[in-house]
Amino acid sequence: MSVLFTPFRLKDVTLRNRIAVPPMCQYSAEDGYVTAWHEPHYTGMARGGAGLVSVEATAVAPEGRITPGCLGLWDDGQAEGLARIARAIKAAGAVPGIQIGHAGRKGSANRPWEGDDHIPEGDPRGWQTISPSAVALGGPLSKVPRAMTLADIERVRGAFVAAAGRARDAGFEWLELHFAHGYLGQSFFSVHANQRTDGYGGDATGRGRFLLETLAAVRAVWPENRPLTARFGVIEYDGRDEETLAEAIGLTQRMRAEGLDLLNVSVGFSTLAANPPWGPAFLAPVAGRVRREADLPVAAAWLIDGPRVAERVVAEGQLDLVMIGKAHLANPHYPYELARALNVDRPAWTTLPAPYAHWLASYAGPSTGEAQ
Ligand code: 8OZ
Repeated sequence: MSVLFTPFRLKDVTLRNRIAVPPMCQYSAEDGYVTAWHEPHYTGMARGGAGLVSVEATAVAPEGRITPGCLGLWDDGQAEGLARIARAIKAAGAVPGIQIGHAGRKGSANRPWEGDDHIPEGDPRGWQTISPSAVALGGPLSKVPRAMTLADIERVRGAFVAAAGRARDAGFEWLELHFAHGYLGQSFFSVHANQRTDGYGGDATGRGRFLLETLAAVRAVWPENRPLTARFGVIEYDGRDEETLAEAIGLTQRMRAEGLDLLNVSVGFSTLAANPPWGPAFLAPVAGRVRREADLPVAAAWLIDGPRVAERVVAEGQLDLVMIGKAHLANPHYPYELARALNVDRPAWTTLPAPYAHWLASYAGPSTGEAQ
């Protein structure tokens, strides 16, 4: 019996299995608006069987985009295309999710295939980035951000709230706040990025304040019966991991008290001097510890895309949900491949027309071994 294919309920939302498509940037938006690319992209993965399909990182303000191709939700008009996507995901049997965020000092960048570096100073495609302190990440992202004033902090918090309200009205049932990966939320928490001497810096309480206040403000507009989650880098792999983890778990507990329903556990990526132990499911034990110590459901991504490893991390109680990204890009019907490998016959969760589901269940994937 596979636990990966058991439903997962959080608040009034039930996922048909423990497989989630994490937010994955498509860099195909125009001025933050959905284009012809997005709806078939997300609909395909929802038809493919995942329990949750999350829309990519969607910026709460224009300067909060990572690249000029990122989606936005700072304008009412932008919600229309996203509402169509939410409806399509739901019609295919998956729960429609969305991640909202602000890129902070990693914004104003070229798309990965155009360099993955900052757009040069003076180029009209770029913009002034902001961050807790005027400290650049370095390497290809060396543009120095402007240190945020208290008015900036208030404005960006308000932008998160407004975007969450638009996501709510657009029909999304699962909201993830992007507090990870070196973007704005993570930068407030990070000792590498935050050198503030006011109430938004200093000790773990100060560095966590922006995240906690933003979460609490969003919770006030996000319906009580829909899951509010955050993606948060609880570890940097920078040599001070125990200290970071202890601080991050403390903040997670405070976020839980403010209404956080699940944590998508990730890496901070706030310093180039980090050395993550890349390997199958390397984050799962870390996520398991957060799950235990913060007493909160958790998800995680990063190299968990093989049937046996995905099944194991759920069965062992390390993760409630497995986030599987790139395998879904390669094959939007990847859950059928997992089902076949785990001998889950006749997937009860299929919403595909019977003949299609029949052939897919008998064909999908060679199921001869792990993806890695
Ligand atoms: C991987 C590649 C490009 C963007 C993130 C938005 O780290 C991203 C991202 C990840 O959350």
